Amino acid sequence: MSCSCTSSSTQTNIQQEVMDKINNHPCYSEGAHQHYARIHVAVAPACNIQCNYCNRKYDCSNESRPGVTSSKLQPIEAVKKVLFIGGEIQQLSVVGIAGPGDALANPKKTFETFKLLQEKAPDLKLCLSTNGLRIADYIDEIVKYNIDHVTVTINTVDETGEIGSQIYPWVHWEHKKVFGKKGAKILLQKQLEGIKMLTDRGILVKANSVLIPGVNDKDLPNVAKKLKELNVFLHNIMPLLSKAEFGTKFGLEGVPSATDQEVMAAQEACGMDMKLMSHCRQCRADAVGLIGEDRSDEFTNESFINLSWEELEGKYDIAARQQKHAVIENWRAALDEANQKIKIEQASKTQLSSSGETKLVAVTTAGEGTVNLHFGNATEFLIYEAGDRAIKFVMHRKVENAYCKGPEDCDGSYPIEEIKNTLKDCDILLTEKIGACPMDELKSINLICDDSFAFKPIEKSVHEAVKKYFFKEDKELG
Ligand code: CLF
Ligand code: SF4
Repeated sequence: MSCSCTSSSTQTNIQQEVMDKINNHPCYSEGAHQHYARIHVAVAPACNIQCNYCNRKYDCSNESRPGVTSSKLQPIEAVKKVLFIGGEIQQLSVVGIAGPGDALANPKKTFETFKLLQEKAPDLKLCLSTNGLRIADYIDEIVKYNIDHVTVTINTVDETGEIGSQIYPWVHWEHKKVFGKKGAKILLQKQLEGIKMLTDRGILVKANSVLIPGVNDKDLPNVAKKLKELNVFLHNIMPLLSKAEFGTKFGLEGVPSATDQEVMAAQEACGMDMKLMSHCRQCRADAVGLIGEDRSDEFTNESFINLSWEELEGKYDIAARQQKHAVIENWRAALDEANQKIKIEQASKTQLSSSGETKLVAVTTAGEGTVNLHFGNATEFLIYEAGDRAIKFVMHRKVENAYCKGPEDCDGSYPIEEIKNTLKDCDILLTEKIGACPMDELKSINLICDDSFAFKPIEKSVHEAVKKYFFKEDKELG
């Protein structure tokens, strides 16, 4: 007979164990992503399937923006890079292998890198991203090297192979290419089998699904249901990014990118079944820094490749890193208190608002949880949905060009049309500072711009702003 005390404390332990795994992982914890950094090491060039949204000249689009290339590294070079950068950027908490091809299509390099990392940087979380075809073959290695976080891209669960065949022209299986529905069915079967093996072993699985309007959009709620059955921790719905110049099949055939509104609709349709990730930035296979920033250009191979292991181990000062992480945790605790827990994950409109009416609020930030970025410098906006009761984080939106290029690159042009298009369904913009000209421009899309929340905690500011403009509390007369 089971004892309820034991089972509830076991339950608490399990939850604590999961919390410990995600607390400082910037992708698995939305709360961590403004405070902790990740690094990707590009040691895995080959791939064993073809996706129609991928051009092999570039990085694996399952975890990256198409059209971006990363320079490849050997395992030793990769580990040297991690030690060097982990010493420089002490917020670094996770190292991932996310391409430029598929991590498990390059098992030797992938596991050699993880093995060395486990020895040299034991405080880092290890993370791997794959299309799922070969998980079953490498499950023992994944467990052996404590790879606690695995991302599997799964775009359809259609057992007929019909949808899959529109996404994957072939998969490489048992030494030959298998085309069409037959290949798609093999991939799905191996993905489901692999995900189950991972979750059965207590590995936290995140599933990525690329939203391809007209191809798999209707199937994504079925994907979410299946992921829930398989105990997947998080579901990340990523928009298809498609342009002819990416040279992908979809791009060349004119299949359009998924819009922000289509992503929001898919999130709405899938969010009943699965915990969703909304803060992914589709980063590159050699990304460095906080999610949303890319500092890879700051660290050339020359800066670390000729350093000895002794020099690198001296630079990668674990005690100093622990101190930095303790400072971050204190700051996060203070922010949580200031934000007064008014953010609810995956809340319904009625949980957010007593009337069911909600507003969208865009925020510019340079990280650390406050409204601390000048409008002119913003190339991305955090989008919140808010009502009088609570708020929720919806997504980030990127723009190609910031409004202001800075004194060195200024050519007198101020690209505002893309920003207006990106924020056209938003009601309020909170920013550290904004000039009169862009504010006037944004008025034309009925966007209220407010810089009075500069340097204040984001979540509390979003809630206060919607109350200020849209949900005014009745004041007693007299
Ligand atoms: Fe990298 Fe992926 Fe690990 Fe994160 S990214 S391997 S889980 S450490 Fe994160 Fe980048 Fe999105 Fe990936 S924001 S693309 S979800
Ligand atoms: Fe490209 Fe990644 Fe698909 Fe392989 S799994 S074809 S690298 S997107």
